[in-house]
Order: sequence, then structure tokens, then C-alpha cells
Amino acid sequence: MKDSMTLPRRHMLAGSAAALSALGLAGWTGSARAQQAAAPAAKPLPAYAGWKSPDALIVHSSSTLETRRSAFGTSVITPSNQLYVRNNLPAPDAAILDNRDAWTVSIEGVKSPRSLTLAELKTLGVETVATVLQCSGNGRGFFPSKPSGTPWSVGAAGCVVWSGVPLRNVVAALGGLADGAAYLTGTGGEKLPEGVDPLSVLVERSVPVKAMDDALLAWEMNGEPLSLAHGGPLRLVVPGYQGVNNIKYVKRVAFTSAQSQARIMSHGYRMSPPGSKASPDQPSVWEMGVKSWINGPLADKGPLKPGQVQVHGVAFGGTRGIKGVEVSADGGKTWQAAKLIGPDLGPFAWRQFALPLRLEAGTHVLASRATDTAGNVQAEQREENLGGYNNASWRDHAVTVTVA
Ligand SMILES: Nc1nc2c(c(=O)[nH]1)N[C@H]1C(S)=C(S)[C@@H](COP(=O)(O)O)O[C@H]1N2
Ligand SMILES: [Mo]
Repeated sequence: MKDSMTLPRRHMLAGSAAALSALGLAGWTGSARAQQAAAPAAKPLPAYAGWKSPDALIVHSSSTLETRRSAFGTSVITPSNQLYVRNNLPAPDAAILDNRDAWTVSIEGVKSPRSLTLAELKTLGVETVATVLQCSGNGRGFFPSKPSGTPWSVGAAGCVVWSGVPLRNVVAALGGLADGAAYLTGTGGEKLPEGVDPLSVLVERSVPVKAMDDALLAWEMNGEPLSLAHGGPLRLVVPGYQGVNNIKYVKRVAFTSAQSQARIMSHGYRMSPPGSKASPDQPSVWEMGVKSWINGPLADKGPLKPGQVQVHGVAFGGTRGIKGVEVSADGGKTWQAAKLIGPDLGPFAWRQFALPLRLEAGTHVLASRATDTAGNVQAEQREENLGGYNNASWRDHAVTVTVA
């Protein structure tokens, strides 16, 4: 349910737990987490994502859907109906899509701040960019410390194509940045539950202002008008940054001198050392690190036959793109260079890789290790942290296959 945000009771107003629970947000409190753990699997898709492919997805909860590892296939783009979903608040009413062009976003921290409609944004420029959208908690399920939050494996990620207006065009049209802009702050347009401190639930994130250069206000994903599940009618896309910074139903974009005071920024999504408390002085989950994993062959349908297989998977380097990927069939003792396959959709997209291998009878641990264009090599070990964020460990992401 929640990704990391501990919501201490001292920050909640009287009656707020009941208010959250009435809204289906009880996952933010301890009791519902326990319920979730006790509940069996096989949940139906929530209505707002009812158009998705149930076979491709693991439904953790109505606000957390994960792509199955076996569903990633070998095409570079993740089909929209297989893409993961993660909502920190209930998705807004679908009525916000009734008149997309009338959606307004307020642009602040520029020389001439004002609200713009989506129709107006569409006149300011258009670009298309492929990005990896990944929840910072992807891979949390591999943490032995079992951090609270969804135990995602590899499927809280996908590679999708966005179309929209470059944010820098919008800023230029409004006279440029105001003095003192240090952060790009985006605010989600969800209706907030009543009876709770708005800052405790508001989805508002700040990233360093340099992210503006690549950012997009996007209204299309994978060639279609942006769905409600993925933030329609308008989303702030921050290429190379962890999913939480890509604000859905964006209502406000502000260039600010300080980071947002919302709890999801100040205490949520921080790289808090194990045993510590989340605090604003710890690093936030911003740029993604270099990461890869194998999507096939998998032995989830039983042992493989001896002979040749194509080991394949995906690799990405946050804002830096991928230089190469190595594959090991012996749990990381020896490595061989894999081939990058398929089109290169730019530094923010993932690359597919493949390596033909002969596998004899026995048990094999298949691992992949990526290197980004700056020469950073994917780490062997995860960085332990309270929330289970930023897991890029190649060892954690290895797959064991039996050949018989
Ligand atoms: N407005 C809003 N934006 C949001 C969120 C949210 O709850 N509300 N969740 C964030 C998180 S934690 C992630 S991982 C991504 C998920 O994007 P997706 O649901 O399109 O896959 O959206 C981010 N943007
Ligand atoms: Mo996330």
C-alpha cells in the first residue's frame, strides 16, 4: 500500500485514521498493512485500470499493480495494458478526462506566473521521449529486512513513450525562471481526504531545477491520450528520475527555492539508513542508477530442456543511457558481453540485451550487470535502507533456472 511514508500519529488530526479508512487509504496505518499481509493473492483489477491485461499483472492492491517478469517480452516498449500502476492516493474521478483541453496547470516561480490550459500548452511545442518509468521501491521484495511497502520484484517499471511540451518552452514563454529557483516542484491534482493535514497526504515532489532541461508536460503515452491510471490528462515527466517524481494529474509546476514541505517529500522516499528515522537531510530518491535484469529464460513453468537459450533482459542508466551489459551463467563468477538489441530510443529508455548460451543439465544462476555511458557499473549489492528503495543489485536480480 504505502511506499515508505510512515505517517506518525502525531502528524494526524483526530479522527483522521477513520477518514483515511473511509477513503480506502487505511494502508497508511498499521492495521490495514497487517490485513494486506494476511489476504490471499488473486485480486481483481481496480475499475480505473480495468482495461489492463490481468494475465500480465500481479495485483498487490487496488493502488499497486506489478508487471509480471515473464510478461516483459523482448520488445523495447512496454504495452500500456501491461504497465505497472502505483497510486499514493485514490485515482481522481474519470470525469477529469471529459474535457482534456480544459485542464489547467498553474506555473509558478517564473517571471510571469499564470495558469495555462492543456489547449494552450499544445501550442507551445511538442516533443516525444522514451523513458523508463520505475517506482523507487522496485526490487524492494529482495530486501531481507522486509521494509514496509509493496514487495515489488522487477515489475514496478516499464519503458514508455511520452508526447508533450518541453517544460523549458513553457518557462521561456512565461519570461524565464524567477530568481532563486533551485527546485522544480510538481503537485498532483488528487482530491485530498478531509480531516487530515493536507501536507501528510499531498503528492508533491521537488527535484533539482536542472531536471527542467529534459522534463515534459505530457498528454500522450504510447501513442494514446494519457489514461487516468497513468496521470491523464496531464503528467509531469522527469526523464531519468524515479517514478514518484513523475507527477500524475499535474495541477501545479513551481520553481521554488526550497523543497516541498509535503511529507512525501520531507520524510517519504528518503534513503534512510537502517535503524534510523526518515528525515529531510537524507538523500531523496531522484536520479535512477544503472540497473538491469534478466526477463528470460525463466523456469517458472518448470525445468528447461538442455541446449541453446537466448538470455535476454533490459538495462537502463537513469539519465546516462547504457554502454553495455554482461551476462553470467554461474552466479557472477564469470561474465560475457551480451549484445544490445532493438532500437536505441535515447538515454532515458531501456535497452534490450540478449546472449545465446548453451545450458547443460543442472542448476544455473543467470545474472546481468550493466554499465552506463559514464562507466558506472551496476552494483553487486543493494544499498540497505529503511524504505527498500533504489535496489539495483545484480545479485538480487539474478534468476535461477533448472535444466533437465
Ligand atoms: N499525482 C500523483 N502522481 C504520482 C503518484 C501519485 O500517487 N499521485 N505516484 C507516484 C509513484 S510513487 C510512482 S512509482 C509513479 C507510478 O506511475 P504509474 O502509476 O503511471 O505507473 O507515479 C508517481 N506519480
Ligand atoms: Mo513509486
